[in-house]
Amino acid sequence: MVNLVLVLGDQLSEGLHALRQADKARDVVVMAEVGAEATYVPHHPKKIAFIFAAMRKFAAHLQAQGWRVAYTRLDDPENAGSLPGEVLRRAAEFGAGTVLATQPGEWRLIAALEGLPLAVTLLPDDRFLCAAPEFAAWAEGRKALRMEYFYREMRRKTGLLMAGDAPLGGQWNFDHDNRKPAKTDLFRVAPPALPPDPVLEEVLALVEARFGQNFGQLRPFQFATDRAGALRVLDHFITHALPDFGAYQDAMLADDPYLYHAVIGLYLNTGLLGPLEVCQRAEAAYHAGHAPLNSVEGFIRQIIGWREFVRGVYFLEGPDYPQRNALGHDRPLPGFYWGAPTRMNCLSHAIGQTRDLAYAHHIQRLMVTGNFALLAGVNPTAVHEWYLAVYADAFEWVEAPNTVGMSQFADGGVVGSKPYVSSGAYIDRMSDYCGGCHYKVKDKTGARACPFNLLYWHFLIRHRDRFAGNPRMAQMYRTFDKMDATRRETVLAEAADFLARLDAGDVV
Ligand code: FAD
Ligand code: DLZ
Ligand code: SF4
Repeated sequence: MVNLVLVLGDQLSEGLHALRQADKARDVVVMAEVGAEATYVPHHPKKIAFIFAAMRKFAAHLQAQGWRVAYTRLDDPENAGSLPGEVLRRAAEFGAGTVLATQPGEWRLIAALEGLPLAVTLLPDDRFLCAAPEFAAWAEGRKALRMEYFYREMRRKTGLLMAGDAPLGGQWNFDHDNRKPAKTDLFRVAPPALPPDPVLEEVLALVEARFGQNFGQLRPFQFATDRAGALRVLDHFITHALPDFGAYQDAMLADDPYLYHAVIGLYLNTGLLGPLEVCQRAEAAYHAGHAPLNSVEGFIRQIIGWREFVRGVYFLEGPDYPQRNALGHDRPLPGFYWGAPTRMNCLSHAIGQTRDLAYAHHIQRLMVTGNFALLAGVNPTAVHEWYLAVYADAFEWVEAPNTVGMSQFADGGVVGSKPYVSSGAYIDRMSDYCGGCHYKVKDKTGARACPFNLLYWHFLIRHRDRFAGNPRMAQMYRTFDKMDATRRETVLAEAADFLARLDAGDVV
């Protein structure tokens, strides 16, 4: 009897588990562009176009390899509108009683597929280095989950940058070499822009018509949409940017959205690139003398460390994770996250770039947009839905632990041991944003005081009971307590006034 083999929009890998288990001569691959997936958050039009174009090209690739593929386009009149609906429709069409699928990266879809009135087999997604049971075994009995220790296990497991049992260079982590601010005259090469092709053009027209009103610029469209293009982007990164990746990893420049970042998250997360092949390419660049150890180690750590760690956390913590709100934050997401004006130059740049490119690098996400939302006490679920919508690389298994956990501390400390909060001084040190800002980063109080400076203290004081006992935060409380009483009152009163203006919808 024929099986359906479901391939989702982020499962575009030739070696996908469900494809390996299927019989090319008998089974039918099902792929579907559906309204439900395109609208569960208001995705950036570039993200939808990237996924649809990559899906269409992957379907054609499978067909060329001899697979029978039942592909549903968004505008197909028969389209059932959801993935479970499409599976049921195709099951009836082909007389299939069983469905083979690779486990989706989202609890919502796992539940939807398991609820189908068909025999559904969900196979583990083995495109990751650490399977969920392996992560659970590692986590078992630990008081706290810390990425650094997990990462060392992954180094040992993969043998990447190892000399026998020891890390190459005698250290596991070279982050202390990786905190340089960038100068505006640094020589940088942006990721390659790939020429549009007919498949992409057709998808762009569809997305423009159906999702053109969503937040985000569709054109010019700069992403690769197949494996060959993704490999080109990877090659370009290894050649031109990897050597400086480490040193400038945390830097931000107003006129350079990419700096030395790889811009490959979207290709890794949809399966156009594999994590191990990417790391092996970087490791080879180190052995060839092309890139220094601090850069290569830092890059590999993001992939076999952070990326695998957050996936482990997502599946360990369960379906309620994206709704957690340990700090009880309930402010609505300010309108400027969706494009309304703001006088804060750092936010205006990071969000403007997100609107144009569906991309911002890690420090912009963590220390600008995330930092502000946390300091201002924005509801973490609203923050989570924003990040899930606006970045081309955003899929819940990776986005939620980064947003709800690392950035908003809404999981109460599962991902991070302390909240990532900073005053304007950090942004000033790591970027060139402050020079062009309406606010003065050096002003701690007064009409032009940088809002991050005010809100930083407001956050710490309103959560004093929770954080004062944290050894990594005690110094911050001592600094506040040493200020004279009038200054303390002024800072908190001005922060409250700023938040009131934010709530009133004033341009802040
Ligand atoms: P580079 O800086 O060049 O790093 C290389 C690769 O390392 C990335 O492509 C990515 O696969 C991996 N990586 C780096 N940091 C992380 C991390 N913290 N977690 C997981 N993988 C990491 N990453 C996503 O892939 N999808 C998301 O939806 C996402 N949401 C985020 C939300 C917030 C609030 C924060 C703070 C971070 C988020 N990240 C997310 C992590 C990180 O910001 C992106 O992976 C990175 O910016 C992608 O750009 P790049 O490919 O140029 O990365
Ligand atoms: C994100 C996304 C979008 C926008 N559209 C589709 C789609 O039409 N069809 C599909 O199979 N997958 C899509 N995806 C990806 C799924 O939402 C993804 O599989 C889940 O987010 C799980 O990671
Ligand atoms: Fe951002 Fe404050 Fe700097 Fe303005 S002064 S860019 S608000 S950190």
